Amino acid sequence: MSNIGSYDERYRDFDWSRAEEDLSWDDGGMINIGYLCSDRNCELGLADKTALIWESFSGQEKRYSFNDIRIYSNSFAKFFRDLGIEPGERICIFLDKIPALYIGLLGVLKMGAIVQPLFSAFGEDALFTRLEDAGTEAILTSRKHIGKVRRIRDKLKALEHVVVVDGEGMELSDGEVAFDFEKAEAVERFDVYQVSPETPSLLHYTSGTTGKPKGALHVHHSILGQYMTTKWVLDLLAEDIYWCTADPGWVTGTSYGIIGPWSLGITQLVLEMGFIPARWYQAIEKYKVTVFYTAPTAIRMLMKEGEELVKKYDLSSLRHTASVGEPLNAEAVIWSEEVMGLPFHDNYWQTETGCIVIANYPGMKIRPGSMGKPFPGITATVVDPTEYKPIEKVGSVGLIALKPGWPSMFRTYWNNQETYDSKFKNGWYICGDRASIDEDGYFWFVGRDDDVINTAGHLVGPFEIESALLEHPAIAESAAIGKPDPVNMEVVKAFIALKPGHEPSDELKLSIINFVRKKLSPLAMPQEIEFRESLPKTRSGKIMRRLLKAQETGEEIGDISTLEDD
Ligand code: 6R9
Repeated sequence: MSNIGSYDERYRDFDWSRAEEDLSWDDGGMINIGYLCSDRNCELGLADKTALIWESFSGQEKRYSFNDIRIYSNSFAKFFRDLGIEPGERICIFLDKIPALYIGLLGVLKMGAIVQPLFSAFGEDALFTRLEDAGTEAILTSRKHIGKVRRIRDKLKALEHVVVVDGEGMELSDGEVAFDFEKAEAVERFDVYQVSPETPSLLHYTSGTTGKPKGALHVHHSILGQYMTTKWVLDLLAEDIYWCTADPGWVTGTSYGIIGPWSLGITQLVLEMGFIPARWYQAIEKYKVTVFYTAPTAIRMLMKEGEELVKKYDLSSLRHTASVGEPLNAEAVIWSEEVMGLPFHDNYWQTETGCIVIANYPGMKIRPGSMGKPFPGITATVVDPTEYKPIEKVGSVGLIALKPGWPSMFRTYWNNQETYDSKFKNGWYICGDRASIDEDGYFWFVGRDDDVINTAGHLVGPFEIESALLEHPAIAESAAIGKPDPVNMEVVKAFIALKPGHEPSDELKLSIINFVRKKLSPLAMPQEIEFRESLPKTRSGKIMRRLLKAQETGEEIGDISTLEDD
């Protein structure tokens, strides 16, 4: 049995009202995502079904039913409401992949506030920028991460509450409060906040080339997109055990690690740990994972481990595998087909799009190396970079462009309407990536159209890295670029010009690394530092990252007429 149907028919006949019907949207149903992912499943008879299988770092296993998720998310919702947090205010979740993250997120949505999930590995500068921009009122965190919050708290005017999930017995200061959802009073009934489709739900920060990270604001309507794409692209069925390896600090971890599967009443697995090849294979075998959604870097790392390791495990439960976040090279698709018996289905989307927009639809012939075709309900093309008109010539490279209007599209960038508006040209939303389309409508990714670094499927803004470096007393100028890497796609390389009186040395490199370690996430940490006398700049004084990157990769340097000096 399968959900998928034929791609061509689905694409031709599709209408988003179909998702509304499936989610009982039109008969006075509640459209709050928190409710749809928990209470509704219980009303549909799934109260006792396992919603979450969680495995801790140490291998300890815990299971939560949909009824547990319903009650515990009520507890979170009541707790936040009692703290005095109003609908529309921002609550940040700054936790590792532990149950409180998943259940707390639904709780925030149930009481009408906006969830701001942030990657727990962020350093204090990265955290500060995002909390300050969002004017965040409360943060849900743990002992492990509270130090970072404490160090920046004085500077955050709006931040009134710091909630510590394992804070019992800790010495807490003013505004800090312990809340353990499993020990709190069980809240059987909670008056879920009535939202409209346009009520804000999630605020996900993403990196751009210039300026601070941008908060992509989503609304409760987005669940229609996540529901439909989870059903058809990930092909989830009632009996599946689904595993999405993404951290909910990033959009894949919320759209497909919380909302998608739970809107369908699916059992999902979460591992607290990051990537450890043997443990990953072991988890698939142990929990009989049927559908697996991960990132190309992880797949390439599995490839590197070799076939011997795969063969030690029984992966026969798997029936469908998919990948997102960066280009999935053809070799990886072919390898997985040979070794695991299943090809990875690449798909493409962004924080801004909220759901998958281009996919290798199950049942459709995969062209290894291609991202597939537009999802039903999505109109996608490539446009030229001057007039933003669709390029008719098959195989020509252009900018990926989408017709606005699907439900899970972001509604604005927080505090930054201007940048939001600049993403729309000639009636299209411009994704900022380049691709070509072949004669059968398959999309082939070419590259990003900006300087954002994609390392292991995570976007890192060069500006944030450069700003952190510039705070070091010896540094006069800095530039960060993505250096091609066979496994991570790109790693961060920093170019540095020193202030007078400082000389390049290994000690200085070490001092710089130690200096920025606290400020940035491990992903954003430069893997390589190169000292230069000065950095190439445009006439207006902007550092030319593209030139540095071209030099690094040995590419044609192109037009350098705007360079200030050589
Ligand atoms: C979901 C997610 C979005 C950017 C996107 C593009 C890159 C995503 C891709 C891909 C090639 C794919 N990207 N999927 N590149 N092939 N299948 O990753 O969101 O973190 O916002 O990143 O990632 O550059 O614009 P986000």
